[in-house]
Amino acid sequence: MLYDRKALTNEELIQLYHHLLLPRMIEEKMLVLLRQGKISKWFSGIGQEAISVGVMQALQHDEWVMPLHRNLGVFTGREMPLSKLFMQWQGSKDGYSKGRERSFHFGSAAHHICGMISHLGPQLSIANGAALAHKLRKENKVALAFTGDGGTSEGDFHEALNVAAVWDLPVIFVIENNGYGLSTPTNEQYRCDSLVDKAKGYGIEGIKIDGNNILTVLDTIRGIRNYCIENQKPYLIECITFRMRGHEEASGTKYVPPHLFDEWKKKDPVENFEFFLLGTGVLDEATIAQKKAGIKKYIEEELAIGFNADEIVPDIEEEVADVYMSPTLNRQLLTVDRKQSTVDKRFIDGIKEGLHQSMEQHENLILMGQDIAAYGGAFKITEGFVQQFGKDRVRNTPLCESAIVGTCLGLSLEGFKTVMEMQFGDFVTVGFNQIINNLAKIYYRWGQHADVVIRMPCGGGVGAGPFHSQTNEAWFVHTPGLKVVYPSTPGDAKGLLIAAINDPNPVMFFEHKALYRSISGAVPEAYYEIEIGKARTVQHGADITIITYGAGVHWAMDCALKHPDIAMEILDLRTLLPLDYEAIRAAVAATGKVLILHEDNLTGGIGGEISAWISEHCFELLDAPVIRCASLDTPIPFNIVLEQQYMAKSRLDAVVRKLMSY
Ligand SMILES: Cc1ncc(C[n+]2csc(CCOP(=O)(O)OP(=O)(O)O)c2C)c(N)n1
Repeated sequence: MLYDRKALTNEELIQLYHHLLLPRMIEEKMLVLLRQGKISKWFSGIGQEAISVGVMQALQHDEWVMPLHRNLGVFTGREMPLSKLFMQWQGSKDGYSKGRERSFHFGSAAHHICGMISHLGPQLSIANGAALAHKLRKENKVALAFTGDGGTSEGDFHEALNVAAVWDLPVIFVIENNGYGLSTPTNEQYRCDSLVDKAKGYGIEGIKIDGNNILTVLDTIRGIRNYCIENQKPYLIECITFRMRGHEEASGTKYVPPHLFDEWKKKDPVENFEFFLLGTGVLDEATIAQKKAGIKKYIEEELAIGFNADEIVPDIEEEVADVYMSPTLNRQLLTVDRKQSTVDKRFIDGIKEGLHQSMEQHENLILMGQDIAAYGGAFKITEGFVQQFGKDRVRNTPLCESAIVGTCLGLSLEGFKTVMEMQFGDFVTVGFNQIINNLAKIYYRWGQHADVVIRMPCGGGVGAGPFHSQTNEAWFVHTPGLKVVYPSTPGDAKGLLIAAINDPNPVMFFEHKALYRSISGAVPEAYYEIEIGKARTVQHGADITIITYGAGVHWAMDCALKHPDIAMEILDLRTLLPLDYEAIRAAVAATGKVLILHEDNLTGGIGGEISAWISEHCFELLDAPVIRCASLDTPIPFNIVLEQQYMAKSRLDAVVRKLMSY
């Protein structure tokens, strides 16, 4: 292997050798421990170390790195205490994830390392967000994300590179091409000659290098880092390497032709570098032996600390409490006198005002969405925003929902807030993984919050067919770590949106499109919050209780007007996660006859959950079975007559009568 030391001093070369040796020796020790049954499996990076190590030595300590499952060198490169790393791998409480995450699936904000989720590709666009933060603040920094050759086949790879290219982000994408994705060889993974050829397709620069040569990796990444900062552009690097062990320890390597191991053994990144250092006289055999003995001792000492860590004592309260970051409640915003100085506004204008005032309040708030800048968004909610707040903060996005959610998360790592507008809530499916697995779980997994609001224009009644009409809140209510808000009045929409933006946790904010321009109400002019998790009694009544939210509130009110002989207690939930159980109990107690109404289809809808809770906790208060009125268990049809039949609203009167006659 040819090494070009360029201007590196002997001292720097020796340091580099140390960094290269450390992950190798840790893994060799882990192999022994695995055979002794003392640790659980992990994904070996033996043979690929030069990439992680070279990358880490080329970056500044406060530049974000998004590693994957084979990147031990990333963690050792930031000099994380080894004992704590061992505790992490042991699943100890004092590791980096309180025993909640496996092997390398964790991060540490203090070390600017963002933990991966198993799905691989989502890491890439988080780097975009961190890079965007640097760009917006005009900092001379990059962010860097890793992917394997297998990961490049994921849509997330395409989306991340595309967004980075279109937005000129200083981000480095590193492909570790080690020949296999589990057992799949590269010729079954992609058709281009080299993965780096893909750079051209995104309009960015790329280079393919020998990933086993530590000096090549270091020098290339240093150069590319400068390029990205100076030119404010992304860069793709394909590092050619080989995985010397199985996909994970215990899975074997039967599918790899043995001659490949022989060939790549000759290219071993550690042994070759050692040979080079010996040949150039930078190190001699004795010093190398001494160095290895020193590292061995260090590993043994740290391992002893790691193995002595206390056993986890499961504590339900702590587990549940760690799902959400505690918001710092601003009492003043909650107690603003909302009766004073109100203006009658449409639902859409309440949302617009909440967003607008939030943009004025938070300089670090960024809006993202398709066509939200000059065009003003599909529903014109952000009309005029780009003129006032500028293109940096009101960002038109390419059609890359997954990458944009990831970018929002990356911005959050750097202290920004984001509101992303899904053009239609239906399109959330293509950003689903980032929401469900990254935004929702990150705080519980390693203590990093995701300060992101996703606006979800939703709902039917406008003859828009199956993909522009869904109200899919139930998908998210099932996911711990998210908050789900669903206002029904203009005043609530404003106050709840402001609260969602101030909340450090990820919030799914549902806005019923049919309410946008059809309803109006008093909207306080002040900047105020409606507390997330607090329901509202719309009206009191003694005959039956309707528990609902969103458009359902208006259906219930219309129904009450139509039936003046029935005294209806109506509860507007306003937030679906967390639910306001106290208010639900009080609403049940008011009548003993409960109807849960929602536009979402029946099976698996939130109505089932609330109904179950009522029968478990309020059984004695009931005078009738809890009844649900929901939409049909079909997709939402386009034809207006079919749609009316689909809608829960068309059955509400009948269900009310049924409950009354019980
Ligand atoms: C979305 C998704 N599909 C499948 C898997 C299962 N899986 C884990 S790693 C892996 C192979 C990844 O190959 P590559 O990206 O080349 O990285 P390598 O493991 O070779 O470092 C697969 C298929 C996964 N984790 N996520």
